[in-house]
Amino acid sequence: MKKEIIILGDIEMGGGTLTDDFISDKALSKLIYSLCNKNIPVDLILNGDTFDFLKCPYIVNNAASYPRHITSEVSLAKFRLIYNAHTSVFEALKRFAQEKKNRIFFIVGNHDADLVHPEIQENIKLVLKSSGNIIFSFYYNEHSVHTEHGHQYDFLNKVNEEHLFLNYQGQKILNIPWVSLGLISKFMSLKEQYPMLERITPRPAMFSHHKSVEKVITRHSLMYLLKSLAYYPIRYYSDPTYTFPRELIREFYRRLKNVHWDIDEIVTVFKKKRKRKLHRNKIYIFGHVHKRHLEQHGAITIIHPDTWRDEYFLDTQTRQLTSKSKRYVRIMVERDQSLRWELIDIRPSRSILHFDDVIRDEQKYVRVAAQEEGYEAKAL
Ligand SMILES: [Mn+2]
Repeated sequence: MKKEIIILGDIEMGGGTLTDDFISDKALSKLIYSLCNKNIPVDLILNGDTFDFLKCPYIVNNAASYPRHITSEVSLAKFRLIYNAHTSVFEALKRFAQEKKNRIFFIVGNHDADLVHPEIQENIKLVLKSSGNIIFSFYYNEHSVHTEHGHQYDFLNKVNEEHLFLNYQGQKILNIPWVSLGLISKFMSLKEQYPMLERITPRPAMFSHHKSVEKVITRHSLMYLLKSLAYYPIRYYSDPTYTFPRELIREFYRRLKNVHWDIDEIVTVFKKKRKRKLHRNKIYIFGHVHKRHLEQHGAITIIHPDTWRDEYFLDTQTRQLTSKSKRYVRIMVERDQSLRWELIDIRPSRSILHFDDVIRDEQKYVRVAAQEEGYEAKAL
Protein backbone atom coordinates (compact mmCIF):
# COMPACT_ATOMS: atom_id res chain seq x y z
CA MET A 1 0.00 0.00 0.00
CA LYS A 2 1.25 3.44 -0.94
CA LYS A 3 -1.09 5.75 0.89
CA GLU A 4 -4.22 5.93 3.00
CA ILE A 5 -7.00 8.49 2.62
CA ILE A 6 -9.44 8.96 5.51
CA ILE A 7 -12.59 11.00 4.90
CA LEU A 8 -15.17 12.14 7.41
CA GLY A 9 -17.38 15.17 7.56
CA ASP A 10 -20.03 17.26 9.28
CA ILE A 11 -18.28 17.06 12.64
CA GLU A 12 -19.75 20.47 13.48
CA MET A 13 -17.61 21.33 16.50
CA GLY A 14 -19.17 24.38 18.14
CA GLY A 15 -18.43 26.69 21.03
CA GLY A 16 -19.41 24.29 23.83
CA THR A 17 -22.71 26.09 24.44
CA LEU A 18 -26.30 24.83 24.08
CA THR A 19 -26.06 25.39 20.32
CA ASP A 20 -23.04 23.05 20.00
CA ASP A 21 -24.09 19.58 18.82
CA PHE A 22 -20.70 17.88 18.81
CA ILE A 23 -19.88 15.72 21.85
CA SER A 24 -17.92 12.79 20.38
CA ASP A 25 -14.48 14.26 21.14
CA LYS A 26 -13.31 10.97 22.65
CA ALA A 27 -14.28 8.84 19.65
CA LEU A 28 -12.87 11.36 17.17
CA SER A 29 -9.56 11.85 18.99
CA LYS A 30 -9.16 8.08 19.27
CA LEU A 31 -9.64 7.75 15.49
CA ILE A 32 -7.10 10.52 14.77
CA TYR A 33 -4.48 9.02 17.14
CA SER A 34 -4.97 5.64 15.44
CA LEU A 35 -3.81 7.30 12.19
CA CYS A 36 -0.50 8.44 13.73
CA ASN A 37 2.62 6.24 13.56
CA LYS A 38 1.70 4.60 10.27
CA ASN A 39 4.61 3.93 7.93
CA ILE A 40 2.78 5.31 4.90
CA PRO A 41 1.45 8.86 4.29
CA VAL A 42 -2.12 9.54 5.40
CA ASP A 43 -4.39 12.25 3.97
CA LEU A 44 -7.04 13.14 6.55
CA ILE A 45 -9.92 14.90 4.84
CA LEU A 46 -12.36 16.77 7.02
CA ASN A 47 -15.04 17.10 4.38
CA GLY A 48 -16.73 20.36 5.37
CA ASP A 49 -18.71 21.62 8.36
CA THR A 50 -15.80 20.51 10.54
CA PHE A 51 -16.64 23.54 12.67
CA ASP A 52 -20.07 24.96 13.35
CA PHE A 53 -19.21 28.67 13.19
CA LEU A 54 -22.80 29.43 12.14
CA LYS A 55 -24.35 28.32 15.43
CA CYS A 56 -21.38 29.39 17.58
CA PRO A 57 -22.01 32.62 19.50
CA TYR A 58 -19.71 35.64 19.41
CA ILE A 59 -19.03 36.47 23.05
CA VAL A 60 -17.69 39.87 24.09
CA ASN A 61 -17.70 40.98 27.74
CA ASN A 62 -19.93 38.02 28.64
CA ALA A 63 -22.58 39.10 26.12
CA ALA A 64 -23.37 36.53 23.43
CA SER A 65 -24.63 37.45 19.98
CA TYR A 66 -24.78 36.01 16.47
CA PRO A 67 -23.63 38.85 14.19
CA ARG A 68 -24.58 38.86 10.51
CA HIS A 69 -21.42 40.79 9.66
CA ILE A 70 -18.73 38.17 10.00
CA THR A 71 -15.36 39.88 9.99
CA SER A 72 -12.17 37.94 10.65
CA GLU A 73 -12.33 39.32 14.19
CA VAL A 74 -15.76 37.68 14.75
CA SER A 75 -14.54 34.40 13.24
CA LEU A 76 -11.39 34.43 15.40
CA ALA A 77 -13.39 34.98 18.60
CA LYS A 78 -15.70 32.09 17.66
CA PHE A 79 -12.69 29.93 16.84
CA ARG A 80 -11.25 30.55 20.32
CA LEU A 81 -14.50 29.24 21.86
CA ILE A 82 -14.47 26.20 19.57
CA TYR A 83 -10.83 25.51 20.43
CA ASN A 84 -11.51 25.73 24.17
CA ALA A 85 -14.57 23.50 23.89
CA HIS A 86 -12.82 20.79 21.86
CA THR A 87 -9.12 21.07 22.78
CA SER A 88 -8.62 17.30 22.84
CA VAL A 89 -9.52 17.03 19.13
CA PHE A 90 -7.03 19.80 18.28
CA GLU A 91 -4.37 18.00 20.35
CA ALA A 92 -4.95 14.84 18.30
CA LEU A 93 -4.81 16.78 15.02
CA LYS A 94 -1.59 18.48 16.16
CA ARG A 95 0.00 15.11 16.89
CA PHE A 96 -1.13 13.80 13.47
CA ALA A 97 0.28 16.87 11.66
CA GLN A 98 3.66 16.49 13.39
CA GLU A 99 4.44 13.75 10.89
CA LYS A 100 5.17 15.71 7.74
CA LYS A 101 4.15 12.82 5.45
CA ASN A 102 0.60 13.29 6.73
CA ARG A 103 -1.73 16.04 5.49
CA ILE A 104 -4.94 17.53 6.87
CA PHE A 105 -7.47 18.97 4.42
CA PHE A 106 -10.06 21.34 5.82
CA ILE A 107 -12.74 21.32 3.12
CA VAL A 108 -14.98 24.38 3.33
CA GLY A 109 -18.66 23.75 4.12
CA ASN A 110 -21.65 25.99 4.75
CA HIS A 111 -21.25 25.93 8.55
CA ASP A 112 -17.55 26.83 8.34
CA ALA A 113 -17.39 29.38 5.55
CA ASP A 114 -15.26 31.31 8.07
CA LEU A 115 -12.36 29.06 6.98
CA VAL A 116 -11.88 31.32 3.94
CA HIS A 117 -10.68 34.18 6.18
CA PRO A 118 -6.84 34.06 5.83
CA GLU A 119 -6.60 35.00 9.55
CA ILE A 120 -8.54 31.84 10.51
CA GLN A 121 -6.29 29.67 8.31
CA GLU A 122 -3.21 31.19 9.98
CA ASN A 123 -4.71 30.64 13.42
CA ILE A 124 -5.50 26.99 12.76
CA LYS A 125 -1.94 26.42 11.48
CA LEU A 126 -0.69 28.14 14.61
CA VAL A 127 -2.66 25.96 17.07
CA LEU A 128 -1.77 22.80 15.12
CA LYS A 129 1.89 23.94 15.10
CA SER A 130 2.27 23.05 11.44
CA SER A 131 1.75 24.79 8.13
CA GLY A 132 2.99 23.02 5.00
CA ASN A 133 0.68 20.05 5.47
CA ILE A 134 -2.50 21.89 6.52
CA ILE A 135 -4.61 22.66 3.46
CA PHE A 136 -7.82 24.67 3.07
CA SER A 137 -9.91 24.08 -0.04
CA PHE A 138 -13.39 23.56 -1.47
CA TYR A 139 -12.25 20.26 -3.05
CA TYR A 140 -9.90 17.33 -2.67
CA ASN A 141 -9.00 15.77 -5.98
CA GLU A 142 -6.14 13.26 -5.96
CA HIS A 143 -5.61 9.56 -6.78
CA SER A 144 -8.98 9.47 -8.62
CA VAL A 145 -10.74 10.42 -5.40
CA HIS A 146 -12.96 13.50 -5.41
CA THR A 147 -14.41 14.92 -2.21
CA GLU A 148 -16.29 18.10 -1.44
CA HIS A 149 -18.83 19.16 1.13
CA GLY A 150 -21.81 19.25 -1.24
CA HIS A 151 -23.50 22.55 -0.36
CA GLN A 152 -22.60 23.82 -3.82
CA TYR A 153 -25.34 21.51 -5.16
CA ASP A 154 -27.91 22.80 -2.68
CA PHE A 155 -29.38 26.01 -4.10
CA LEU A 156 -30.32 27.41 -0.69
CA ASN A 157 -26.83 26.98 0.77
CA LYS A 158 -24.44 27.41 -2.14
CA VAL A 159 -21.92 30.23 -2.19
CA ASN A 160 -20.24 32.13 -5.00
CA GLU A 161 -16.67 30.83 -4.94
CA GLU A 162 -15.55 33.84 -6.99
CA HIS A 163 -17.07 36.28 -4.52
CA LEU A 164 -16.41 35.04 -0.99
CA PHE A 165 -16.35 38.43 0.73
CA LEU A 166 -18.47 41.57 0.90
CA ASN A 167 -17.40 45.04 1.86
CA TYR A 168 -19.42 46.52 4.72
CA GLN A 169 -18.42 49.91 6.09
CA GLY A 170 -14.84 49.36 5.05
CA GLN A 171 -14.67 45.91 6.58
CA LYS A 172 -14.27 42.58 4.85
CA ILE A 173 -17.19 40.32 5.82
CA LEU A 174 -18.22 36.84 4.69
CA ASN A 175 -20.61 36.61 1.75
CA ILE A 176 -22.80 33.80 3.09
CA PRO A 177 -26.18 32.73 1.66
CA TRP A 178 -29.58 34.03 2.70
CA VAL A 179 -30.43 30.84 4.59
CA SER A 180 -27.27 31.06 6.72
CA LEU A 181 -27.94 34.71 7.50
CA GLY A 182 -31.51 33.78 8.48
CA LEU A 183 -30.29 30.97 10.72
CA ILE A 184 -27.86 33.32 12.46
CA SER A 185 -30.27 36.19 12.98
CA LYS A 186 -33.64 34.48 13.50
CA PHE A 187 -33.29 30.92 14.75
CA MET A 188 -30.57 30.84 17.39
CA SER A 189 -32.87 31.66 20.29
CA LEU A 190 -35.12 28.76 19.18
CA LYS A 191 -32.09 26.47 19.02
CA GLU A 192 -31.14 27.52 22.56
CA GLN A 193 -34.70 26.86 23.70
CA TYR A 194 -34.97 23.46 21.93
CA PRO A 195 -31.34 22.23 21.76
CA MET A 196 -32.19 18.52 21.34
CA LEU A 197 -35.00 18.72 18.77
CA GLU A 198 -32.70 19.66 15.90
CA ARG A 199 -30.62 16.52 16.57
CA ILE A 200 -33.61 14.24 15.92
CA THR A 201 -34.17 12.66 12.49
CA PRO A 202 -36.08 12.22 10.28
CA ARG A 203 -37.23 15.83 10.66
CA PRO A 204 -40.81 15.36 9.30
CA ALA A 205 -41.41 12.53 11.79
CA MET A 206 -39.99 14.61 14.63
CA PHE A 207 -42.21 17.59 13.76
CA SER A 208 -45.28 15.40 13.42
CA HIS A 209 -44.75 14.55 17.09
CA HIS A 210 -44.08 18.14 18.06
CA LYS A 211 -46.61 20.32 16.27
CA SER A 212 -46.19 23.44 18.42
CA VAL A 213 -42.50 23.85 17.54
CA GLU A 214 -43.23 23.16 13.88
CA LYS A 215 -45.72 26.05 13.93
CA VAL A 216 -43.24 28.45 15.54
CA ILE A 217 -40.53 27.56 13.02
CA THR A 218 -42.88 27.88 10.05
CA ARG A 219 -44.04 31.28 11.30
CA HIS A 220 -40.45 32.48 11.85
CA SER A 221 -39.40 31.25 8.38
CA LEU A 222 -42.33 32.89 6.61
CA MET A 223 -41.74 36.19 8.39
CA TYR A 224 -38.04 36.12 7.48
CA LEU A 225 -38.88 35.33 3.85
CA LEU A 226 -41.48 38.09 3.59
CA LYS A 227 -39.31 40.68 5.32
CA SER A 228 -36.31 39.71 3.17
CA LEU A 229 -38.37 40.39 0.06
CA ALA A 230 -40.34 43.47 1.04
CA TYR A 231 -38.81 45.19 4.06
CA TYR A 232 -35.11 44.55 4.85
CA PRO A 233 -33.73 45.63 1.45
CA ILE A 234 -35.28 49.09 2.05
CA ARG A 235 -34.83 49.33 5.83
CA TYR A 236 -31.15 48.33 5.62
CA TYR A 237 -30.45 49.82 2.22
CA SER A 238 -26.68 50.16 2.65
CA ASP A 239 -26.18 46.76 4.30
CA PRO A 240 -25.03 44.12 1.77
CA THR A 241 -26.24 41.26 3.99
CA TYR A 242 -29.82 42.49 3.52
CA THR A 243 -29.94 42.81 -0.27
CA PHE A 244 -32.92 41.41 -2.12
CA PRO A 245 -32.32 37.62 -2.46
CA ARG A 246 -32.23 37.65 -6.27
CA GLU A 247 -30.76 34.15 -6.64
CA LEU A 248 -33.56 32.74 -4.55
CA ILE A 249 -36.26 34.33 -6.67
CA ARG A 250 -34.54 33.18 -9.87
CA GLU A 251 -34.47 29.62 -8.56
CA PHE A 252 -38.10 29.78 -7.39
CA TYR A 253 -39.08 31.03 -10.83
CA ARG A 254 -37.12 28.25 -12.54
CA ARG A 255 -38.82 25.66 -10.34
CA LEU A 256 -42.24 27.15 -10.91
CA LYS A 257 -41.66 27.03 -14.66
CA ASN A 258 -40.46 23.43 -14.57
CA VAL A 259 -42.97 22.34 -11.93
CA HIS A 260 -40.06 21.15 -9.85
CA TRP A 261 -40.66 21.34 -6.12
CA ASP A 262 -38.94 18.23 -4.81
CA ILE A 263 -36.02 18.84 -2.50
CA ASP A 264 -32.87 18.10 -4.45
CA GLU A 265 -30.58 15.37 -3.29
CA ILE A 266 -26.96 16.52 -3.48
CA VAL A 267 -25.95 13.40 -5.39
CA THR A 268 -28.74 13.83 -7.97
CA VAL A 269 -27.79 17.44 -8.67
CA PHE A 270 -24.10 16.58 -8.78
CA LYS A 271 -24.65 13.79 -11.31
CA LYS A 272 -26.74 16.08 -13.50
CA LYS A 273 -24.32 19.02 -13.39
CA ARG A 274 -21.07 17.09 -13.63
CA LYS A 275 -22.15 14.29 -15.95
CA ARG A 276 -19.20 14.65 -18.28
CA LYS A 277 -16.70 14.87 -15.45
CA LEU A 278 -18.09 11.87 -13.60
CA HIS A 279 -15.83 9.29 -15.21
CA ARG A 280 -12.67 11.27 -14.36
CA ASN A 281 -12.54 9.89 -10.84
CA LYS A 282 -13.40 6.56 -9.26
CA ILE A 283 -14.65 7.58 -5.83
CA TYR A 284 -16.81 10.60 -4.97
CA ILE A 285 -17.51 11.53 -1.37
CA PHE A 286 -19.93 14.19 -0.14
CA GLY A 287 -21.21 15.43 3.19
CA HIS A 288 -23.83 18.08 3.95
CA VAL A 289 -26.72 15.62 3.86
CA HIS A 290 -26.69 13.91 7.22
CA LYS A 291 -27.42 10.40 6.09
CA ARG A 292 -25.64 7.29 4.98
CA HIS A 293 -25.72 6.80 1.23
CA LEU A 294 -23.80 4.47 -1.02
CA GLU A 295 -24.18 3.86 -4.73
CA GLN A 296 -22.06 2.15 -7.35
CA HIS A 297 -22.18 2.40 -11.12
CA GLY A 298 -19.56 0.20 -12.72
CA ALA A 299 -16.20 1.56 -11.62
CA ILE A 300 -17.67 4.65 -9.95
CA THR A 301 -18.62 4.79 -6.28
CA ILE A 302 -20.50 7.65 -4.57
CA ILE A 303 -20.64 7.84 -0.76
CA HIS A 304 -22.21 10.02 1.94
CA PRO A 305 -20.63 8.83 5.22
CA ASP A 306 -23.09 10.81 7.43
CA THR A 307 -22.46 13.24 10.27
CA TRP A 308 -20.30 13.09 13.43
CA ARG A 309 -22.50 15.42 15.46
CA ASP A 310 -24.92 14.01 18.04
CA GLU A 311 -28.00 12.78 16.14
CA TYR A 312 -30.82 10.33 16.78
CA PHE A 313 -33.26 8.21 14.85
CA LEU A 314 -36.83 8.55 16.05
CA ASP A 315 -38.85 5.34 15.91
CA THR A 316 -42.35 6.68 15.33
CA GLN A 317 -43.96 3.52 16.72
CA THR A 318 -42.13 3.25 20.04
CA ARG A 319 -41.08 6.95 20.20
CA GLN A 320 -37.60 5.73 21.12
CA LEU A 321 -34.48 7.69 20.17
CA THR A 322 -31.44 5.68 19.09
CA SER A 323 -28.09 7.42 18.76
CA LYS A 324 -26.64 7.33 15.19
CA SER A 325 -23.32 5.64 14.40
CA LYS A 326 -20.29 7.72 13.49
CA ARG A 327 -18.85 6.73 10.14
CA TYR A 328 -15.80 7.37 7.96
CA VAL A 329 -14.42 6.26 4.63
CA ARG A 330 -11.00 4.60 4.43
CA ILE A 331 -9.37 4.44 1.02
CA MET A 332 -6.22 2.50 0.36
CA VAL A 333 -4.15 3.60 -2.62
CA GLU A 334 -2.01 0.74 -3.89
CA ARG A 335 1.37 1.04 -5.62
CA ASP A 336 -0.26 0.40 -9.00
CA GLN A 337 -2.71 3.31 -8.26
CA SER A 338 -5.65 0.94 -7.81
CA LEU A 339 -8.05 1.77 -4.98
CA ARG A 340 -9.74 -0.21 -2.28
CA TRP A 341 -12.24 1.38 0.07
CA GLU A 342 -14.31 0.59 3.13
CA LEU A 343 -17.02 2.44 5.03
CA ILE A 344 -16.32 2.03 8.74
CA ASP A 345 -18.91 2.36 11.52
CA ILE A 346 -18.12 3.42 15.07
CA ARG A 347 -21.04 2.46 17.27
CA PRO A 348 -21.38 4.63 20.34
CA SER A 349 -22.31 2.92 23.60
CA ARG A 350 -25.33 5.04 24.34
CA SER A 351 -28.60 4.33 26.05
CA ILE A 352 -31.91 4.58 24.22
CA LEU A 353 -33.77 7.78 25.08
CA HIS A 354 -37.50 8.35 24.99
CA PHE A 355 -38.83 11.21 22.85
CA ASP A 356 -41.42 12.27 25.47
CA ASP A 357 -38.78 12.50 28.24
CA VAL A 358 -36.44 14.47 25.99
CA ILE A 359 -38.95 17.13 24.96
CA ARG A 360 -40.01 17.60 28.59
CA ASP A 361 -36.49 18.74 29.58
CA GLU A 362 -34.22 19.19 26.58
CA GLN A 363 -31.39 20.90 28.47
CA LYS A 364 -31.17 17.96 30.85
CA TYR A 365 -30.83 15.52 27.94
CA VAL A 366 -28.14 17.65 26.28
CA ARG A 367 -26.16 17.03 29.49
CA VAL A 368 -27.10 13.33 29.66
CA ALA A 369 -25.89 12.82 26.07
CA ALA A 370 -22.60 14.65 26.75
CA GLN A 371 -22.04 12.57 29.89
CA GLU A 372 -22.63 9.29 28.07
CA GLU A 373 -20.09 10.28 25.39
CA GLY A 374 -17.58 11.25 28.07
CA TYR A 375 -17.62 14.87 26.97
CA GLU A 376 -17.08 17.43 29.71
CA ALA A 377 -19.02 20.48 28.64
CA LYS A 378 -17.74 23.46 30.54
CA ALA A 379 -20.42 25.85 29.35
CA LEU A 380 -23.46 23.63 29.91
MN1 LIG B 1 -23.42 21.37 5.41
